[in-house]
Amino acid sequence: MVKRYLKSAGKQLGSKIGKQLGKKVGQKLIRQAENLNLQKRHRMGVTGFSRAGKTVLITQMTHSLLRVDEPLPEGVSRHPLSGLDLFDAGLLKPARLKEDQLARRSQFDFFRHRDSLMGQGRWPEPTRDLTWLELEIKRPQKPQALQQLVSADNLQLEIMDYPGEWLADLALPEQSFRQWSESAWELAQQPHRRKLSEPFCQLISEAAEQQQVSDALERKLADAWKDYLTAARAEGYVLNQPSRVLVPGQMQNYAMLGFFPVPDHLQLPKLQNSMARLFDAYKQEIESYLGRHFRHLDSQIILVDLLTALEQGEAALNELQQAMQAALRFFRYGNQKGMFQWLNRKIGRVVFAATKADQLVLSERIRLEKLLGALLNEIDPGNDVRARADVRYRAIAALETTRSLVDDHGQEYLLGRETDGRQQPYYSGRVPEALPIDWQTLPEQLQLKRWSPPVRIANVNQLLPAYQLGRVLNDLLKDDLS
Ligand SMILES: Nc1nc2c(ncn2[C@@H]2O[C@H](COP(=O)(O)OP(=O)(O)OP(=O)(O)O)[C@@H](O)[C@H]2O)c(=O)[nH]1
Ligand SMILES: [Mg+2]
Repeated sequence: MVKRYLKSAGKQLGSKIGKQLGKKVGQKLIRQAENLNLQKRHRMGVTGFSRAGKTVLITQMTHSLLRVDEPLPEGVSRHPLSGLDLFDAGLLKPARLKEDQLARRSQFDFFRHRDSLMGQGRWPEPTRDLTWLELEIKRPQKPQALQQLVSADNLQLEIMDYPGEWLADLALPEQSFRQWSESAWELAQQPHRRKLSEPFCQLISEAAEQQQVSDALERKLADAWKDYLTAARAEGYVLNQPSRVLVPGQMQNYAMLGFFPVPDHLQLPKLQNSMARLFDAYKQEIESYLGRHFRHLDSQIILVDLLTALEQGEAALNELQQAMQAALRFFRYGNQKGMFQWLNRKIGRVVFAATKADQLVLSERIRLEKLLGALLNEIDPGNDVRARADVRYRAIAALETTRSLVDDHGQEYLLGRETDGRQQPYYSGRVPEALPIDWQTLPEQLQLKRWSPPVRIANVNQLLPAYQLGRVLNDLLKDDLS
């Protein structure tokens, strides 16, 4: 009763002051009123390039939180949420999946992903657009009467899923067209990309010789740039800009997507000007759209598919590193506590997670974690993120597809379902634990296998194992779940 009164009083106050101070501040006040009065909101950013494992992680996390009381299936010894303090203390109640009753934003298709993963043992399709998910998690009761009065009963956890390609564009707002043009051209000339960009480079060099570019040729150049980006993505390279050419989402057929680099040495000033106009319009769109959604986070999990990058080789890993460094500059980190926290939300807790660690036996997962730590030193050399937020790094498997076992001779091996359905012991080899990597010997040392999600009883309610998922949730949510 008292709580209900506080809630409505808080909202009324927020909206009254809000009207006076303008809509934006008003919304923040309402939000704060909600926080004060018993609805704690937490927006968790799941950040990761394409195929890093975002959709699988969100699905598995949601499923485990909804089905927390489900008995563990045979052969699974650890609950996917173990490591989350509230769960380990036996205090975690099943969460509630909240419907967006006003249908204001596109919903994360949880049930489809769950049916695919948990029911059919199939991985989800690549994500094509931004979607939202909201979960309500019961917080533990505070013993003191006064604290009970002012602390929120529930945590409203908000998560977004989106195509990982889009992260590459976070580096654009800080650049001018000229800067971008030079760096995109330079990247296209690097040995690992030269062959892929050849048709585009040839076409634009011919245009430069003739010193004129018709509308038709401009369209041809835009298509050639798109073909180049598509080919680069197929090779596993991530620095593909503008990414909306690859996955447009709501921007299907936007003319502003038709830009490509025109470096100074080509001496095509007219073309440069017209491309700069498109670039600036796109940059603004990215800044306002992604800025609106990505800038106001409370915590962040950064998924890094380090194992695939190791398989793809030095160029892919370098590019991943470079792209992550640029993307991280877009986010706002800072451990803000107290009154003004709500005025300027910042990311206070970050977990860097090397995903798909279930492709390795247990002892190798520790080495993978060390390698991730070394990579973090390269990505955040000046401790820019680490000085401002509480940063952890972990090797994880959102969905553990293998079991790590030891044979009679003490040799570790993996057992899981291979893509052709076979199950036989497999040893994936050694992962380097430090940088720099010896790229000559790596292919002999490490041979990864793709695994399918387990299909045990085709029961969509079954819990599936995870590696370190509970720990990660604890790292990110512990302030709000205690
Ligand atoms: N072994 C293993 N493979 C995983 C795991 N998570 C993801 N994968 C693999 O990685 C692929 C991509 O996972 P997604 O969750 O779809 O990746 P995403 O980050 O959502 O990718 P986009 O939607 O393209 O941005 C899956 O199809 C699986 O093959 C995991 O925990 N273990
Ligand atoms: Mg996805």
